[in-house]
Amino acid sequence: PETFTYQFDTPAFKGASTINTGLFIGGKWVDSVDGDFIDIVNPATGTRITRVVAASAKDIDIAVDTAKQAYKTAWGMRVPGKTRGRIINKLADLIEKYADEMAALESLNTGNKPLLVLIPTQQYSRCVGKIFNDSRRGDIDSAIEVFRYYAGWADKIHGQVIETHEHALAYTRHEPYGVCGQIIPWNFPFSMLSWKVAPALATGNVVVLKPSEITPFTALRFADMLSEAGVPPGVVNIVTGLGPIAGQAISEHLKVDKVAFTGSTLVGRKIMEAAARSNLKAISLELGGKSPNIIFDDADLEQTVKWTAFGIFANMGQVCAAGSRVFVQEGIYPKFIEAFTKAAQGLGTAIGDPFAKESKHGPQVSKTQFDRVMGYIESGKEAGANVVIGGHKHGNNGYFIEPTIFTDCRPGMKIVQEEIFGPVAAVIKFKTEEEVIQMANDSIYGLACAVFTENGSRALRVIHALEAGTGFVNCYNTVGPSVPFGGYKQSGTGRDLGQYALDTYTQVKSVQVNIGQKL
Ligand code: TXE
Repeated sequence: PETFTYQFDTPAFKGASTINTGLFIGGKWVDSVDGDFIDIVNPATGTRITRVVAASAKDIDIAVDTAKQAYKTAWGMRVPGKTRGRIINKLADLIEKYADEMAALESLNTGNKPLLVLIPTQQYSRCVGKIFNDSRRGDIDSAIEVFRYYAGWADKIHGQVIETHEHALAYTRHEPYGVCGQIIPWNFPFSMLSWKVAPALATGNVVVLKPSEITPFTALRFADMLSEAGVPPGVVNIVTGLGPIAGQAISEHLKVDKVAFTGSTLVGRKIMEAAARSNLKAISLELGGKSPNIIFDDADLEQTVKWTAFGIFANMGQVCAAGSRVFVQEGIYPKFIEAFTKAAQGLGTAIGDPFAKESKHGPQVSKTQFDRVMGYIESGKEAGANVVIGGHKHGNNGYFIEPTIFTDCRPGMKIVQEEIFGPVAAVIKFKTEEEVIQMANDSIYGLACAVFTENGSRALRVIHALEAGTGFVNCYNTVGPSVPFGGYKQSGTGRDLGQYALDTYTQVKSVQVNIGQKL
């Protein structure tokens, strides 16, 4: 298989990085059976960087058989939890050791990267901070935290003892599924890998992971760390490939026991159908969203504006939980719009190269995404929404779009109903609590929701009334390893992160033991 070396020479990171661009199966790098490739493009320039192997269904067969064999001989419950935990921690150590290189690869591949961190005081500054640094502190550091978090769980996964009868003993075991297919997107490539791989390994599953065809770099670099960490060959297999070919082959495979997916609702539906048609494999889906962010008159204006801007503009709006529908109560409306526009303006004047220190806003990930987002902006204009700032592409190279705010949006508009997945906020004015709850819930999605108010009772009353799996009060997207993340309605099923994710990677076996009952 080919390798690819990139010499980073930027103020943010200097040094060479080499990745293997083949398929990582059974602890070895291999070519695909059919010899197909996918070009990888730098979204900040629109130019081709290199190519990676495109797996076919035949390659997926090989990866799944290899994983199954590893599950039977080298992983699963035969490996004690404390050993699995030690190995996962070692993986975290290695990612930490190469964190700058991983962050540089991530920025090169995605051209972006403000992200979610836990400490609120730092969160906004990171959102508007140096873009390479956001990859480093956000994506990569947060992935390290996720690996460490699940390393801690590995020896704490156990069932219950259930009292049934004086002469009987009943208990449950939380057993792994076996082979987990994992299909992940391009918006947070390595972070999404950590959300999937860490809990799967902690619970004793083996993995066939397909990164997005647009952003495979950090997954390929990670593959090289597996054996050094002590992960037996075949336990984690990384297969690059196209969704409708490699992804489809994983989701309909008869020997894949579970599929975990993050991506569009459209593809989530296909995965559910493929699971139903094939072997009724277990599935967990984290899909699209159109999350409401509700701002009441009594909200702290300065903080609310910062969190709201972070909620919609971070990662160029390419966040499934993005607060893309901003509901603002009429009393605070004029002041809020003024301050929110200034925040967007601040980002808009700092669009640029992800590696440049002064950059605060990078490109969309691909031409396809750029075209899609620009299409939505046009549709908003045509439908009569008012552009208060932004609304255009930026420059002629790469896929940059100005942070955009629409006001005068009405519930029926496409920009209010559909996921844009770009730096575009749709603002809607409201009068009453009842009215806004009704409008906020008028969506096929239910991933996240937020409420900004200084009235504690109202905050909880409203957040409980919203139909979404992930709620925020006076903050936005404070995602961390220990808190579950996932959606209601067409935003998915199952949960990533936290103790709850362990349930999506284990199946429960009940055992009843007769200790003296006679028939
Ligand atoms: O996603 P896809 P796309 C949303 C967002 C975005 C839209 C389209 O609205 O604009 O989806 O993005 C794999 N069987 N989100 O088209 O196609 C694919 O290879 C199996 C929200 O890029 O869903 C990739 O690995 N797998 C989202 C993964 O699915 C298939 C993040 C995601 O790509 C497949 C990304 C198939 N038939 C996009 N077709 C979030 N929830 O964060 C594709 N894939």
